[in-house]
Amino acid sequence: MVLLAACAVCMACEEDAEPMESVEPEAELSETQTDLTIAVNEPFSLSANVTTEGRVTSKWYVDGVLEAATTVFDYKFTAPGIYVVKYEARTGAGEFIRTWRVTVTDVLEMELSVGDSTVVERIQLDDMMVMAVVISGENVRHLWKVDDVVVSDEALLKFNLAELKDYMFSYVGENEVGRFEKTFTVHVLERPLEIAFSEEDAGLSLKENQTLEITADVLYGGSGVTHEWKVNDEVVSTSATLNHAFAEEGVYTVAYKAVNSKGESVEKSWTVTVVAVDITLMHNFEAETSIPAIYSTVNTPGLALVDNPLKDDVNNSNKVLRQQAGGTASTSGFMDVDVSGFDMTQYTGFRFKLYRGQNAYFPYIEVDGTKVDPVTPASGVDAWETLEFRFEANAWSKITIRLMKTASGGNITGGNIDGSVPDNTRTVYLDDFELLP
Ligand SMILES: [Ca+2]
Repeated sequence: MVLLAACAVCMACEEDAEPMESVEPEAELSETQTDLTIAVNEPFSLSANVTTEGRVTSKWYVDGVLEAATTVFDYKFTAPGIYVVKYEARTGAGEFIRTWRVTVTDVLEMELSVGDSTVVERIQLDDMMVMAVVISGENVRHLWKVDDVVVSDEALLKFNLAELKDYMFSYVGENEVGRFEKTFTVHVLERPLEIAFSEEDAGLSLKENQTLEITADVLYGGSGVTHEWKVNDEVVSTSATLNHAFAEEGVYTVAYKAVNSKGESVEKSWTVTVVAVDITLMHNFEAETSIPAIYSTVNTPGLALVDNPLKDDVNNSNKVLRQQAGGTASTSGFMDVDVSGFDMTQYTGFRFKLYRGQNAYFPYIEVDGTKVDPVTPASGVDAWETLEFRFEANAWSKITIRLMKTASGGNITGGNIDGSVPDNTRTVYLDDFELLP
């Protein structure tokens, strides 16, 4: 404390030690106009050329606050308004003072975070983030457009680049004193090759004769893409979808490879285990004493176990199933086969023997409500024939057989069918129901 006090006294002494012969200061100022106008953030400079010899102190004040103690005053007004700038020169003999009234006007000065670029590149699906930066200016209204559509009125724009194309971005910032405009192109680059597969599991299990279908869905980077599917090193398809039936049991390797025009590639492989499944005879009715409960109809008289009305090369067995739809009302003569007791995920086929006499009936089946035509339509001869149907293996629970359909798919009624049939007995015979792998 004592030391500080001594020092203060010492400095005071030095002031007092100014030569008594000092004269009042004089200076020439770089600016003689006293009313000045300048834009905010513009460099502002004044200087004083002190013409008095000897020791002179120069000080610059802005609104009474000391800002510099040199003869040159470089300054920047960061906010609009009216300021008083004062220059003060002192000697021991007196002071020299000049003041200016400085009007600082607002300006709009802006830039975008993308700088002066007219083209910027981004990857498809990325968000384009651009900030409109206000360097100087107040109450700026922002307006962003992408391809002439207004997308934001905020300073920060976030826009997802969904499409593979050039987007035209434009920005306008405005306030009371100015307007800032800028446009630029965002060139969207293709993403790397990316593929989704309908079958992601690498280990697959199939039944004999079952068809394997795998689809390669190109998500991105598909320009000039080529597909190649191999089964045990042999090319079997060059389309996006593999559709391949495995006729024999065994273990197979399915390999896929895609290459696009940029040379990017995607590969994936699957191990497919194909197991044999035997044909399952559901019923041949030879040993049945009553109709198995899985067969049903609402027609009357409906189903009955009867002797084979026509033994021939296709069916010379003794007992068969008969379906009769009495009356003359419209009917499909349908019967339901409840297959819920079978593992229908093992089977892709269903067949039975049909004898329809001379009736012009063209049966089809419905697998859980979906129509399936026979592989070969009923031939129309007055003999036994085998009808086979194919479908995807699934957990089917019911097969409906529409036995008495006309050639055009309609139900039959009474009387002759299609005008060319010698009889319409509304009766058919069935035998040997089988499920096929
Ligand atoms: Ca039989």
